[in-house]
Amino acid sequence: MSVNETESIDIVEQISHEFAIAGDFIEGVEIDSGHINNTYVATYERQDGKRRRYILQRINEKVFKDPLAVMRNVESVTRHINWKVLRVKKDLGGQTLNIYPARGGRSFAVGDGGGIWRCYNFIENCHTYDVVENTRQAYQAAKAFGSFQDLVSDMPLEDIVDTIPDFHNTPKRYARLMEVVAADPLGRLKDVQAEVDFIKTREGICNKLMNLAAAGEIPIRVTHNDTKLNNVMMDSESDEAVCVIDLDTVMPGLSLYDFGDLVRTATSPAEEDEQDLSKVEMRMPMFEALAEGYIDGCDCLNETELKNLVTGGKLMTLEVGIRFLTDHLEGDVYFKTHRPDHNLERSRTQLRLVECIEEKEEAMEEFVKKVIAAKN
Ligand code: ADP
Ligand code: GN1
Ligand code: MG
Repeated sequence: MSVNETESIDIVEQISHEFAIAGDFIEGVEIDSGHINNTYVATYERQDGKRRRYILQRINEKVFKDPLAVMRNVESVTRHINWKVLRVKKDLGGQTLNIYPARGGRSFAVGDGGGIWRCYNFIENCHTYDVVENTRQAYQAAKAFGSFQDLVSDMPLEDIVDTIPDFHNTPKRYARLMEVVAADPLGRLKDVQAEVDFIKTREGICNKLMNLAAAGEIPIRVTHNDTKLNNVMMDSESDEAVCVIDLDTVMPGLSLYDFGDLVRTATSPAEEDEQDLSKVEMRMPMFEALAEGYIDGCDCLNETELKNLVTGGKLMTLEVGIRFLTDHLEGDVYFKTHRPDHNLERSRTQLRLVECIEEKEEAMEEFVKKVIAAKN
């Protein structure tokens, strides 16, 4: 199955019967906001006429080469969070992610044509945002991911499998782009030389966080690794963050990449694939709300982590810009796309945002200094 293909609803109905769901299948609807998995909402009706919704997801095996290891990670993390929310009450509003058991007591089912599927409870009365509209939303999203970091901070690292080695190894992402640039398999390089040059002038910063980690100045933690804004469900009425989702990439990592992906996805008023680059912006009030929210949610950050929050934002944005450009040059084999040049457009917004961050870097650093001073 190619990266852009999805299943027919009949197949979704068929697979839903593999899980411990009570009642009759009413309908299945695709959700296409994520770039990786195939995600569907299935509605079931119980004998008493009440309807319930469930999330059915087929794991993208091109991205996750060992989907069963992904499921073991997701099981460990959801169990740990449910335990901790109960025992230590770091409540995010009442709903947590739970895996429904499948036939044979497994946490997954195997589709007819292959493929690993899992079923989650549908987080009700919530929605996700692709763009932040106000500082309250920014604060809430960041606090949720900060709390997530805090909740998993006492999970043993060795319980979590590194399912995509070097996922946030920015120097390796850079090196891979240079390999693809050299090979130029589809002849697309001629149209992206400016983007490649932009990235080349920033090679020197790619290893900044990895060097700090290698020197032991920032710890390797269990991290989420995909903290984009639409991976947190927000209450539809109050805009309070309710539940962090998309746990597939929970792996050993750096908190600064988690904070950084929030800067990437929640400071600009432009969509990730906006074609009018003049709309891309690093909004200072949103950055401030993100820093405050993340720090309020997470007590465990050390001084060096706090001092490098801005670097996290810049590097994560650059890294994702590199990844989109690599995929464009390779022929769109990784991220789902919905139109020609989609990955190129996504890459351009990321690189423009890197520039916007650089323009405001001093002010951002000043703000972080004030937050650190107030903490001490
Ligand atoms: P991907 O890895 O493809 O991004 P996600 O797990 O993020 O997959 O799911 C894609 C989208 O589906 C999310 O952005 C969210 O809108 C919706 N979604 C996922 N899980 C749930 C859930 N448990 N309850 C409600 N909506 C969900
Ligand atoms: C993917 O799965 P999703 O859409 O939440 C990607 C992230 C990228 C992001 C860019 C497993 O996230 O790493 O930052 O797209 N997930 C994976 O929008 O590669
Ligand atoms: Mg997602």
